[in-house]
Order: sequence, then C-alpha cells, then structure tokens
Amino acid sequence: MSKMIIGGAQIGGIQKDETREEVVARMIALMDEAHGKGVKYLAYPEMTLTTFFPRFYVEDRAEFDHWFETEMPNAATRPLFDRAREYGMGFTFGYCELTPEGQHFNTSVIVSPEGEIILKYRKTHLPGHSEYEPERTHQHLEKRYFLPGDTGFNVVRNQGVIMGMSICNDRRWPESWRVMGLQGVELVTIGYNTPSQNNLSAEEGIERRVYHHELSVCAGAYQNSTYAVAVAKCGMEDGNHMFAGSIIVDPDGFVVARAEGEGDELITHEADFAKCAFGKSTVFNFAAHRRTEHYGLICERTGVQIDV
Ligand code: CDV
Repeated sequence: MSKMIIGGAQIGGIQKDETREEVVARMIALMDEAHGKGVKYLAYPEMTLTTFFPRFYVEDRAEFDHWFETEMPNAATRPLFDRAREYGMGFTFGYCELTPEGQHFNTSVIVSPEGEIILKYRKTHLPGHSEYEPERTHQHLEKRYFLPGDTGFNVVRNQGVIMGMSICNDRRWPESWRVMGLQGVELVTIGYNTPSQNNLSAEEGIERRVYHHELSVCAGAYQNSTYAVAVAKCGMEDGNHMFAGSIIVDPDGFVVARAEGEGDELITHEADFAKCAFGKSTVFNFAAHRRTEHYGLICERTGVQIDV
C-alpha cells in the first residue's frame, strides 16, 4: 500500500496565558477533523504546546523552565496520544524538552499509530542570538534558551513510509535534507514559527519571507525526491505576527496543498509514496551521480573562508 492521506495541522497563535490543556484541545479538534478526512499521519508545528517565548528576554533563563516538558507524553498531552491511537493515526509535533540532566532542546517526535514515540529529533540549526540586542525590532533568543540538538537527522519506518523531521530554520539548510535523503527518506515533516518581519531588515516583507520558506521546502523535497509537510504556528501571538503558509509538497517539488488562513486549519493530501522512487532512481540517484570526493569542504569548514 503506497498511498496514504497525510495532513498538516496548522495552529493559530497561542497566547502566553493559554494552558497546555487548552492547546491540546485545539490539537484534538484538528485531529478529529483529520480522521474524518481519512488522514493516517498528521503533522503539527514547532513548539506546538506554547507561545513562541524566545521572543522574550529574561535574565535568569530558569524563569522560563515552565515552558518546557520534562516527560512526554505527560498529563496534558496524554489525551492527544489516546485519541490518535483510537484512530490508528500516526502524528508528529514539536515541544520544548527539559531533560533529567537539565538540558533544554527544541524537540519534535514521531508517534506511531500504536501511541509509541518511535523517533525524537532535536533542532540542529538554532537561529537568532543569545543576548538581548536592542537594535532588533524583536528578539529571537533561541540560542539563549536551547542547546543545539544532539540527535542528528535520523529516519524511521512508520506506517510503511520512511519518515524524518526538521524543525523550522533547519528547512533552509540543504544539509538537513540531504542527510535524510541519503537514508531514503520519503516524508519530511517540518514545524515552524516564522516571524513575518525580519528583525534586522524592515524592507524584507512578508511576501519575501513566505517565498523563501516555500522555495526551501520545495527545493528540499525535489532534490531528495520526498514528500514534505511544512506546518506553521502562525497569526498573532502575544502581539507579534508570524506568517502562515503551511504546505504539502510532492517529491517533484510541487505544492499540492496549501493553508488559506492564519488560524487553526487542516490541510490534506493523498500521498502516493511510490512516486518517490522515480526521482530517487533517475536524476537524484545518489549512488550513480554523487561525487563525494568533491564535497569534503561541506563537513570540514563551517563558515566562509576566502583564499583568493
Ligand atoms: N523558529 C525559527 O527557526 N524561525 C526562523 C526565523 C528566525 C528566520 C526560521 O527560519 O523561520
């Protein structure tokens, strides 16, 4: 069975005072709708359970530990896991993870239709900065509140499909996609919280931001011949606007489903995972065409070094 209906559950803004239970109720409402449309795998955004708090600065970061989950599932999210198991639906969502060792990560998980977490991913490419920077129109303090992920880009076979995850800024980095592509990935899910304004450039309007988002997801899907679901937390959140633009992209790089609004919204598509094979066996047949002898710099060098 190569066909499966997949979905993206876009979530509108979550305000500071919203409880986890309230958010989970919204997630379950979208899951119910998805079930009604035959969805068997559903993707939710980055940091689905809370407001995007890295826009706020606190001197003592421990004051923000209440945004983090110390176990998953927990009392607040258990109803989501239960509902998905009842429906035989797999799903993925993002949350902030505080480990027993006291490490903070921006995390997402893949949950099987049996309700088991079968893969965890911790965000690799953390954007922004770690100290308060007054020249910015808004703060983006992911580097203050999270450690860079230590998992790398792994994949898992779930419901017959090879699945992997990225989180938000990761989608802009071809390395993220290619590492999963080299493991035969057929579905990449990406949750995101992207402010509509560049905090260092007033000229970069929302249209350009959405274009770069779509360009990145379509290119990553095409160049690795994989389906992709990119799903936003968006709209107004604590007085800040984040763009919507949730999309499902096919292995040929085309958008096949797109959110229309900025609130809670379901997008769906009947994916035919057999379609991944064509690109993987022709233009992106890595075994036949890659030239790794020329790619060494990608891993040896992090930043640009000009020698000429
Ligand atoms: N949450 C994010 O990673 N947001 C970044 C913004 C800061 C550019 C993104 O790549 O969408």
